[in-house]
Amino acid sequence: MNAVVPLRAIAPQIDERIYVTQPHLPPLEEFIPYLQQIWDSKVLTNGGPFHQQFEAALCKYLGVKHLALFTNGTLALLTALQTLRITGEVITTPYSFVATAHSLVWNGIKPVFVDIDPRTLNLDPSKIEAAITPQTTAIMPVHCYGKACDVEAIQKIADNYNLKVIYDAAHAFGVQTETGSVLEHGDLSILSFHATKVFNTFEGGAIICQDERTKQRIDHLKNFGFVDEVTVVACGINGKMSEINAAFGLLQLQHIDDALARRARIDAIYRERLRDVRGIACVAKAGETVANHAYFPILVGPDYPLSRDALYQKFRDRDIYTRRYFYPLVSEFPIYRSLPSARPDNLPVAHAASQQILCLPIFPALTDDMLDHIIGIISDI
Ligand code: T4K
Repeated sequence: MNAVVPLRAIAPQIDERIYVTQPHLPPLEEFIPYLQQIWDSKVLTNGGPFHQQFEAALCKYLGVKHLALFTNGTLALLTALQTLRITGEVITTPYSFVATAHSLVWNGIKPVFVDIDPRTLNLDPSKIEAAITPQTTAIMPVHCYGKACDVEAIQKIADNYNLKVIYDAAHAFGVQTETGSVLEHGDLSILSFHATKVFNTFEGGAIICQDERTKQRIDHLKNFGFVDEVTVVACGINGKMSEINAAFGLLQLQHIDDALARRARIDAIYRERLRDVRGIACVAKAGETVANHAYFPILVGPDYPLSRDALYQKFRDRDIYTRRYFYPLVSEFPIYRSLPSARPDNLPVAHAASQQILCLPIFPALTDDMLDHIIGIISDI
């Protein structure tokens, strides 16, 4: 039998470094009974009992009516576009992870980048109308960092122009607005349960939809288009979450409130102690009434003695791995930069933000000592 190589032998540095995030994991022994059940049943995937229980439990926890689990958030995005048969052009933000725009290109759709709001860093509704053409079929905004988009303004534009709205809500697990879950807005929303997210199932994702018929279509699409043993109704994909991930998700749900409370505390400490640091601005709350504190983004302005990149490097020199989410902008990557909407003069706010942004470590296991150390590095200049 091959012995497991000790972690220290592969990555001796792993204990000393502080990363931008660290997954929240339940005690290992709590997961064993779930594994035992999978071993006993031999049901490993294809919509087994844990998959079904986890979908129901998530709907209840998130306060949404219909949810379909996926292997990851990217497949959920790809399938959301297929579900609504989106074609032509889709308006989206350049200030996101590449998966947002990639999902459009994978579907043969042209992304049209629109600038962001300087306060929330989300798609700026006041700039959307000017980007609509006869080919526009949908808007794909992102609740960036879990900060809610201006969902009312976006819906108004969509209604006026008969467009669909698919929210990339990869960061927005558990986020609420005045009307309830932010995931209930638009036609569809997608979530990511990746290891780096507030709520993780190692890898995972979901589509949230508004009615049973759409849920059925999504379920077919994520299972190759199969309706039954002999009927295939669409060119679907394999997007099914496995029983291990679903069982893990069920267990994670028992611990998520504690994890969110710890994030909220860290967020409050950062805000309080960085408030008076000249040149540092914490990104403001947007439309959310319940936040998830998925990230802690700051803007390093010209009044701060160091550039953003110098501060990033100062952290790295001390084994602290902050991240510049989202630099470069999606529109700056070679595959996108020749699009007319990717021109920097079309996206001045997004460019300015991506030059100043720095995401500080935030995760439930971040200790007060670590926080002191991080804040000290920013304020001792
Ligand atoms: N839409 C949006 C808006 C998204 O942000 C994302 C994903 C998606 C769609 C697509 O959803 P998924 O298909 O991924 O479900 C990370 C994630 O890989 C990605 O999921 C995420 N967004 C993006 C914002 O961040 P990287 O390349 O920055 O990850 P990585 O591996 O550098 O991880 C960051 C830090 O987290 C590491 O330095 C250490 C820590 N970490 C990471 C992993 C993977 C751990 O402690 N354990 C781990 O297992 O992209």
